[in-house]
Amino acid sequence: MISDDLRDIVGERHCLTDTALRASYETDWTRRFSGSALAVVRPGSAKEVAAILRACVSAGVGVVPQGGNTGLVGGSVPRGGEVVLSLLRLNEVGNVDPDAGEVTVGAGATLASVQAAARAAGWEVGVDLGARDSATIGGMVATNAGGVNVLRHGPMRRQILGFEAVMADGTILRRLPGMPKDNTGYDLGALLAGSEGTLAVITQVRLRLVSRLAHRAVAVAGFENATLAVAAAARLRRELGSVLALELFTDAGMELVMRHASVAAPFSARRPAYLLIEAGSDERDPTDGLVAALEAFELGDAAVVASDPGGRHRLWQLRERHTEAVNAEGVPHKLDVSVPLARYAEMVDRAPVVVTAVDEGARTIVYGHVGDGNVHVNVLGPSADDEQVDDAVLELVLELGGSVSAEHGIGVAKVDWLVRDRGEDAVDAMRAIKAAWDPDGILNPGVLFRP
Ligand code: FAD
Ligand code: 2HG
Ligand code: ZN
Repeated sequence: MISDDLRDIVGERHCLTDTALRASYETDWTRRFSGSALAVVRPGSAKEVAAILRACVSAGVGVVPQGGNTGLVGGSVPRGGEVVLSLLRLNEVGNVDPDAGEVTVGAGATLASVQAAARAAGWEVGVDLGARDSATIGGMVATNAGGVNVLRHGPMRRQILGFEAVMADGTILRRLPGMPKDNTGYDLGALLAGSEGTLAVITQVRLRLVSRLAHRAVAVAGFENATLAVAAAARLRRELGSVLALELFTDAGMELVMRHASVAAPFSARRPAYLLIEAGSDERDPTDGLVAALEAFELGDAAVVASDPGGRHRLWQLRERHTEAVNAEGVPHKLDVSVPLARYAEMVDRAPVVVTAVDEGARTIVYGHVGDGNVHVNVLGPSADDEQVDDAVLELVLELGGSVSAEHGIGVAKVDWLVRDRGEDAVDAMRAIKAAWDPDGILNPGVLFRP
């Protein structure tokens, strides 16, 4: 019996077969995706991961790797009958190399725990996102997570200097510590970034760190429409060298955040569209530069700037707590997409229109990382398995020359759209890699490709 084999590998305590104990691993963060697992296993080492994968190949059972289960495309939970392989016990954070600005961490370490270690050593992690307390480094590499600082530091793929990962047949690949310059053949770490658990199970990652900035300032500014907000973002990106993050949200989203997250409006004037701008510098306080840059837009009392940590945090809450506020209203359909900056405002304006054209009662909340063309379209109303609104939004994205996944991945949510976006030839090339690394197709079946 496979469950006996799994118990022998990880021990009774770390092989969960009881329904109640499995439950939190079986439903995703949005509650849109769920399935029952044959068992949840919690290995304590890469060797145990290898033994689990060998046992699953022999039994012909699928494996769903899982980190913090904060993924938003249904890739981290079982479809039905797979083994969930939770990496949460591999959470060791190594010593930060203070000179090189590098650290090796277990795949199950949360982003927040790595940020704490990096900061204590005078460094910072290049990627930051709202789920930092639960999202793991392994999950972030597997999804090539983006977040709020892509503008400055790039996504997760750019932070990888080395890795350890277990292939489906139990082979352990290890390239640690990794070097900033390393042209020894194919970049397998980069290939694992965005592979969504379909090629190998990541067990350790060597991360490059970035400079910790001494001074930061955050502003929220209101605009009469999305076009003006996007034009302002483009100008700030061009003219304000200290800009770290450029985020967009609308009044409908802010209303939800104020209601569900007990966050106050930034100023009394309400506007249809808002920008959050964060600037940072090592040499001098960027506040004056940010204030001067905002003055050019003549926003009157619809702008506020904070330099102190408390004030900056309060302003960030307005943007960061959108996900939680939307979830409090219902089970959302999440369409995380990219469009060229020139079409960003059009995407923001047209997304609600194409949604209501197929579902009159649906509500659309739009926000995103405007600095890198990433729009998060959230739709409330349609039932979880009704994909009409998803299709309408993704059709619009392709019309505007965009990408159907900006930073959350394909998961199970957008499998058919991967082919529409990338074309048969590119997806066949991806399938060839999958077949070489995982010939029995046990790693995250149903994610990226139809089995
Ligand atoms: P999981 O959800 O557990 O898994 C995600 C995928 O990775 C699955 O396919 C899983 O099989 C695979 N996987 C997990 N661990 C491993 C491993 N060790 N080896 C191989 N495969 C693995 N995402 C962004 O990009 N930017 C954001 O700004 C952002 N903000 C968010 C805010 C909130 C409030 C929430 C809930 C989510 C947000 N996300 C964001 C989405 C999510 O946090 C990221 O996708 C994150 O990278 C997932 O990490 P995780 O550890 O939770 O992975
Ligand atoms: C964010 O940018 C996350 O806040 C989540 O990527 C996006 O809630 C979403 O749709
Ligand atoms: Zn995002």
